[in-house]
Amino acid sequence: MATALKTRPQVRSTAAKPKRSAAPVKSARAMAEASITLSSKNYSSWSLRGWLIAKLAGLDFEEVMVPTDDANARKEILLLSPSILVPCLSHGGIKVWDTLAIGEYLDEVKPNAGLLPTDIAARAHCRAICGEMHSGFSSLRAALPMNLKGDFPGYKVWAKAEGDIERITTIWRNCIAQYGGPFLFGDKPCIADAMYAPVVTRFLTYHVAVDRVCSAYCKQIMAMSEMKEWIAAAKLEHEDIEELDMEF
Ligand SMILES: N[C@@H](CCC(=O)N[C@@H](CS)C(=O)NCC(=O)O)C(=O)O
Repeated sequence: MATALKTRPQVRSTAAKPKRSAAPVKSARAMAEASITLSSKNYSSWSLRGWLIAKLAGLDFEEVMVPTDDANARKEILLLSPSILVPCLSHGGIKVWDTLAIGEYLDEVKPNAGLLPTDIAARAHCRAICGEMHSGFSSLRAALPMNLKGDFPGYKVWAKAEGDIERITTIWRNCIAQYGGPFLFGDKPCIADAMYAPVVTRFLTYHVAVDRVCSAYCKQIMAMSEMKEWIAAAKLEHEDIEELDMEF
């Protein structure tokens, strides 16, 4: 059985803070409709994907942060997720513990958010490239771990990862040519953009040279207010744990 928490998980609401007013606050803000367990904002690429999908869905959620520096608290929070992995979404008593499943679930819950393209062929295409990211590119993920605070000019990319980079940039070019950009499936970001966002940050961290179309796509992703918010929070994280300097 799990032991009692020594460190309380940090819970942060993503809703806008109420403005101060002279009148006393009569009632506390209603609880967020959902919560998501997340790990390090600097290192956890799956946390970023899940969080971004929830943001794109317009979900009102609280972040339950898994501490990176307290083993017991970490164990306890991760046990909230049946897979013992992050992200895990809790929404009205329903738990969803896999990033793609979170995307599919939120598309059902927020059908007007545009998480998946409306056209059936585009939707199938979107699901296929999300699946590729979800189950593949292990060489890229091993060779270039997400590290938002990192900056490694001249980094030698392992040959096997070159193949992944080639495939990913082909996916991006095809999508942008087919749907007109600036995002993968048109003028608004969708689940696919969230799935590939941590690849964009890796390309920047490790100075991976890409063609003009992919470079413009990277800029588009980095200009998203949600990405700015996440990266600003990542930069404030104090943990720089060597063992986390790997895909996790
Ligand atoms: N396939 C899973 C991958 C999730 C995953 O690997 N999460 C990593 C963090 S990026 C994790 O929870 N690792 C264990 C830990 O942080 O202790 C998904 O789509 O959500």
